[in-house]
Amino acid sequence: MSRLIVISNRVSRPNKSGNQGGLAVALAQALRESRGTWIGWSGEVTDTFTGHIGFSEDDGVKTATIDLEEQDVDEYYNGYANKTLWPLFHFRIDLAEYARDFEGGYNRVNQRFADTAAPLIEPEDVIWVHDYHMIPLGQMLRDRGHRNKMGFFLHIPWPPTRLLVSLPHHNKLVSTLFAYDVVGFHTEEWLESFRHYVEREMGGSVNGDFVTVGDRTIQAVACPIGINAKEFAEAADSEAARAMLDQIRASLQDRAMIVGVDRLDYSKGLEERFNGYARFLKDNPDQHRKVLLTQIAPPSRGEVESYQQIRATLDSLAGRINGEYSDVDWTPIRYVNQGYPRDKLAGIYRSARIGLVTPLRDGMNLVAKEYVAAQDPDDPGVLILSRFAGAAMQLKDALLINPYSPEEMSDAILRALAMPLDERKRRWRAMMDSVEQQDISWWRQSFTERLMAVDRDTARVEPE
Ligand code: ADQ
Repeated sequence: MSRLIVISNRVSRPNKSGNQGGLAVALAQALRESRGTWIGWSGEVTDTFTGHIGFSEDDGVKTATIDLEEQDVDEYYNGYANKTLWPLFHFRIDLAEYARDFEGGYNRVNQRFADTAAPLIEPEDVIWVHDYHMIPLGQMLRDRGHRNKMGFFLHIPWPPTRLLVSLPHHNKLVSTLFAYDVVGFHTEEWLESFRHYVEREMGGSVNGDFVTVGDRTIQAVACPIGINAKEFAEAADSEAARAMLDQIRASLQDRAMIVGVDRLDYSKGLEERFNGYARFLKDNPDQHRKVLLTQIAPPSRGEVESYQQIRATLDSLAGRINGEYSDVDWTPIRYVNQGYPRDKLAGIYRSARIGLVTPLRDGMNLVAKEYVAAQDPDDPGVLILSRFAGAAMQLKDALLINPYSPEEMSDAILRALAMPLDERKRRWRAMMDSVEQQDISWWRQSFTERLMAVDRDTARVEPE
């Protein structure tokens, strides 16, 4: 078995608390099995960049990390990654900032990662690079002479061509993807947008999974990420989850709870969710006091202004809705800005009659899958899901809505609250089958098997 090298912005070290996301666990397992290494930023910031590599090994997973300097974090992480690419790739060109410094910093830091990885790579290693922080890294490794099998996975949407062309030097950035052998997206929609760009803007051609530009042919595939469904279902039955469930139920006094769980990010449609819920309260006075929304939203990327703004907007919106509708013994929104360990989170999902997942755009959205996996099979809740989340391609038995429409959201909430047990069970079973079948191991294996099967000597030749 070839050794796997994973490269991503942040390295997630295994911990015993079980608080890691499914992605970290799945990658850690693959690294452990192949005795591979995970390379990335330590999360630490130093005065000046030294290039010093910190090696460590936790629970059988080897990591190699570098510290970045403040300018790197400003230009590469907060800048090009989170002020330029993130909003643009989530269809928010109104929020995207284009600055030469950002682009320069992004390329500089990617060179730093390439310098870090280069001496650690053996000829037979298989390299898997993750996400929008690291698009040009593969090309930089090729420039250093590495002929390894190399794959790239994008965890966020791929934007339509008409939006992507607003990015200065978009062609240069996209062409670096052709250094990889396999490029993966969550859904057919993102894949199609990528192909469209390649055909329109690069004069490339598509033949099944194979995409060719000039003399370079790569495989571009849709490979939807999943969760560790079994483990999540077990977590929902754990002692900590049950304690959480009891605590919440006691506080609900027979009211139905709607739950939202998201990083505090404008792409998650939180403002639209609050407005949709307010619309539901306005349209359905008879439902007042019978229902409440618990929104859990730990802050993220607080150094970026658009994130400060969305936080302020939500603070005031939650306050306004609660001010308008609360009574002395009922508050319609519980707005919580903290994170929870995974077993408690599973208990929170299980205690909710409705999971409300309304991103405006989302590469996949794992919360939707976690909500499904955490349900009680004998009395499952209802998932209301945005059509614009990658997860909607698989979870077709959710109540699919347009998150921009408060009326649709309001109608869906009413429908979910009234849904008979038979229908809830039928919909849940169909969704759970998909969550169980295309779980995190399936995702990891599908991608790595395809990558391992690449023949680098013939990779340049377009297949029949
Ligand atoms: P994210 O944008 O972070 O991921 P998502 O897929 O929903 O979005 O994953 C969030 C994770 O954080 C979930 O596992 C969730 O349980 C956890 N989380 C959120 N709030 C939490 C809280 N308060 N306490 C504890 N845990 C919390 C990006 C892309 C997604 C894509 C993933 C994986 O934006 O579209 O699904 O990567 O590819």
